[in-house]
Amino acid sequence: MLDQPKTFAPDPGLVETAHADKARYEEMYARSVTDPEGFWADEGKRLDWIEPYTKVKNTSFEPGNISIKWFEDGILNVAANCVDRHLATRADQTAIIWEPDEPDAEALHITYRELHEKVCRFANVLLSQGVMRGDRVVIYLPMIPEAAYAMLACARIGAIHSVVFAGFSPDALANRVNDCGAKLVITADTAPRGGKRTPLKSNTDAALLHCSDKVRCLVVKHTGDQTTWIADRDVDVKAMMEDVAPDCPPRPMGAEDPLFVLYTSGSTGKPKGVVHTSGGYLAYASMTHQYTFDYHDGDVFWCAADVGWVTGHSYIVYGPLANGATTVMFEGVPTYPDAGRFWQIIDKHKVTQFYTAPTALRALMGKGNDLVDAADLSTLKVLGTVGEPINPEAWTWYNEKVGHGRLPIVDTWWQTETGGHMITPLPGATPTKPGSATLPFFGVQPAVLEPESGKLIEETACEGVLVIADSWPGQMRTVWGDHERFEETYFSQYKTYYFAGDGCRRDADGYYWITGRVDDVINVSGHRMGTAEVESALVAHAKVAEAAVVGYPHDIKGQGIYAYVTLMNGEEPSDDLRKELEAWVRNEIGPIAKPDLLQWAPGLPKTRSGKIMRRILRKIAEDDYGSLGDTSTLAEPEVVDDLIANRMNRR
Ligand code: 6R9
Repeated sequence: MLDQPKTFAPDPGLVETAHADKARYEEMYARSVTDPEGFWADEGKRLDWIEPYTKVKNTSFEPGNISIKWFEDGILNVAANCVDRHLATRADQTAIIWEPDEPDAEALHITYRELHEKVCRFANVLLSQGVMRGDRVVIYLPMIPEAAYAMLACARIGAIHSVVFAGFSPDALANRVNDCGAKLVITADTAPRGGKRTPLKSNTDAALLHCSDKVRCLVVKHTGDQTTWIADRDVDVKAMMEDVAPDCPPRPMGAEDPLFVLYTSGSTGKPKGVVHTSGGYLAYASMTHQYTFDYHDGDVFWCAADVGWVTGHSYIVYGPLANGATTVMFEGVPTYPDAGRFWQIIDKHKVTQFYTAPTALRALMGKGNDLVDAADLSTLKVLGTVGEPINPEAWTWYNEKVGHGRLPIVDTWWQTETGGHMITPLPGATPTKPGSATLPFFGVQPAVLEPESGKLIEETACEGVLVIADSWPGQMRTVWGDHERFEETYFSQYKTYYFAGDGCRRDADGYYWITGRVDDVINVSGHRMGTAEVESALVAHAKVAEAAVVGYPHDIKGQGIYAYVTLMNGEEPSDDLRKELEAWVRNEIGPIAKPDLLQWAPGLPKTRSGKIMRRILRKIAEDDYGSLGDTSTLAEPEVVDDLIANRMNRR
């Protein structure tokens, strides 16, 4: 049994105090899947309802009738659940600790009372701009408290927010504004990050050139940097917040009314708007936040993601605030001014739970141990990771250097589509194995299918594609404006199951090991990207005839972006053109999409029917060209020899 991975049992002290020990997890899990109605009827009570629900679960994964409703006749307001209901007991407790980019600038401690007033004022500003129930509002903000105010203000008046990551380009922003038909965009003048400034307002100006001229622009003057100002369109939010009333009644909303749309990449086409609704999403975000992180009153919770991603939605804003937590919001980056910033912030704010991505850990690992060793870190109780599989080296470093060998590490597998954690250890209940997301959360029924036949694999130890057999409250409800695409993407390949797009292995203990995407989605530094998106950006350039993009293993990013580019007849490859194409992709999508390696390809390997053979391109990008497999169906086999000879990734 020498090659059995090491197992780390929960600390006995923690088992005593945790929300769930092993026996309780097993008992609750069993009930959650044998009696989901009863289980979730009880868990729904963690929220305050204006009208209680009488129906709990009404869901169908049947082909042609994919329909997901939870607590459907309940009436609630999400913002009231995250703010107002805490005023009676914790008005003076800090709700949000905001840590600015510059370590010497002052951190803000925003109490629940202050949060209430800010959200109300922000909501009144939205109302004054004609935003109504069901209207879409795009939020293109950096990591500043106004991002949380804006999200909660939308929830308060029943508007649907769509947060666009501040690293996205004007084009990407315009596409999202247009796809969801937003009435207004909320942005900031400029965004400091790692000592540099992103010109968000001028990006927004550029984006809005491609949108309806009715779209208004609310600007948070954050740095005070000079920007252009369009008199009839731009609104100074902070100034206006002073002028409106400090109170705004929360609007009663149906549990199934949309709360937000969040765009995410898929294997084909443009990013899709994942729709989450109010009651089920919030109950699920709250419950996962409480159990996965073993959250207790008085804890200081820090999720170091960005609000532009689902992790920031569920575990910076909605989950923690629904639970009355103190949540940390960090404007900067882990390496500014030095690679000790995370550890300094943990000590400064006495953080008890810390949640980050493996890519950040790998980057920091590479900077040596002096800075992490210099930190105290004794307030920490639970460590978490998310976004990609964590390699055992990074897991071990996290455990030893940050956790001092005494803390549980929760490796949480989930997706934008799932709203909250799906497969994860619970700190007091689950022995962990480095690299495994371990066991399902309450109500989640994972299954493993044979990839080709779709046959359910009954054996415990197996490998295949990961699917989920029944609905859970945090599940996405539809793709904005395209329910057919929702069915097609998640329910058509393996009927009656939700197909996540990931492969997995299940070991003899029933533990899940996520092996990565099985579709054309790549995961770069924990950011999800469709290879098709990068390809269409490249071919939009006048000199590019064709492009194929694949992922390849990257020491820090997990996966890097490898682009094969065929130029138009008569165009010559050059270093200048390479730089031009890299800049082009940055402009079309954003810096996160810039190819790491770009190879000039005289042609792409295609079948005789014209299909690009991505399997071959992946192998060459991985520098594993010795095992290309069957190339007999290629139209022009000699193309492959050229690609191998000029490959960019040589290990
Ligand atoms: C929350 C989030 C989802 C994709 C998912 C999978 C990968 C996320 C993971 C993980 C292995 C984990 N992923 N967590 N892979 N272990 N703990 O990241 O959402 O941006 O939608 O990405 O990320 O491939 O399918 P999202």
